[in-house]
Amino acid sequence: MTQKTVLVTGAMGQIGSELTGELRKRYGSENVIATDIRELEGRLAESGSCDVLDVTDRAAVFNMIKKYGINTIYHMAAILSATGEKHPALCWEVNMNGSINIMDAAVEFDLGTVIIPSSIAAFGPETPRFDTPQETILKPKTMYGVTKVCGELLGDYYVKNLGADIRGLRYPGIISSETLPGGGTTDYAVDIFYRAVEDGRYTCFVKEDTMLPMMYMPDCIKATIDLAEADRESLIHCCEYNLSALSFTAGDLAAEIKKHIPGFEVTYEPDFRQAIADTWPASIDDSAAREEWGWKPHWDLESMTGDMLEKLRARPH
Ligand code: NAD
Ligand code: AKB
Repeated sequence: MTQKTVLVTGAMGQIGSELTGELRKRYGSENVIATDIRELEGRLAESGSCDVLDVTDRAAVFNMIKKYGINTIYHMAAILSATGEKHPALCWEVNMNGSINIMDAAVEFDLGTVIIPSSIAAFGPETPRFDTPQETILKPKTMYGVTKVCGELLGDYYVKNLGADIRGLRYPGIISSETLPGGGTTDYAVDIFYRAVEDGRYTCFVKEDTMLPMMYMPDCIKATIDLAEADRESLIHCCEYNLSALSFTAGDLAAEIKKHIPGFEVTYEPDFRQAIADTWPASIDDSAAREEWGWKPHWDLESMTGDMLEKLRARPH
């Protein structure tokens, strides 16, 4: 079997930072090159090879692949939904042109698997809200969502017409304790844990009855690597797998945290992110991922909440 030499873009981000650690355990520290537009620091910089890479710089992307002999990419660099609404041109530039550079490199260097995530943001208000099907209406209302739909379609094109092995998942909101999320709409579902532990109170920026699909980071990492490792022949879809684990309202999450911190107080002051959340599904049908590559989540709301609080409480303040 060929040794995997892996490039992770956006490795300083919420998902990239934990994904890099797991990939390094599997493939060896020196074989997983963590890159970001920001200088790499902390555990990520100390635990293996690192480099600065702006994915919108096509020459730099191509040089990086040559420099390290890369054959596999996890492309995590992106601008998320809330930041994307504030800076739509930047969102388009990073999410589209950055992804095109990665896809072109996959063809130019005949790379192996390239993971390019999509999101529940690919859906919109016309999409069925509950049990959102794999094949459905994709008419997002955010620039971020537009880039995710275009990325899925472009990925399909590169697979079917140019022979690239591009794969992608429509992640729900990801909840984690290592790295704070980077400017999304689902960030409240992470922030609430930090505020519960540190202050005992939280002002939530979506309404109490806002229900969105979510997932705990260990399930996200597992799904991502499982899809990358799946037998190509068993994949009917490629760049747009629906992925589901949890669906709960902001109020459900607050109530679950209160079981551990009885005095925890939450107030609700919806801001511009409410309008984004209102266009996204409440729950997802992920039967294609389950059937084609064996996806199954492990964490539920109760177990995730207990684990998040334990991890955050154990951190030095
Ligand atoms: P994040 O915002 O936490 O991290 C993104 C990283 O990309 C940051 O470290 C940032 O510095 C870097 N970056 C920005 N511009 C760059 C550029 N030009 N070149 C290189 N790096 C650049 O994002 P994340 O949550 O880790 O998301 C990773 C992927 O997963 C993205 O495609 C995102 O759309 C998708 N996703 C995330 C979630 C979630 O809840 N975290 C949900 C759905 C989809
Ligand atoms: C965001 O809220 O922008 C992300 C996502 C669901 O894509 N977390």
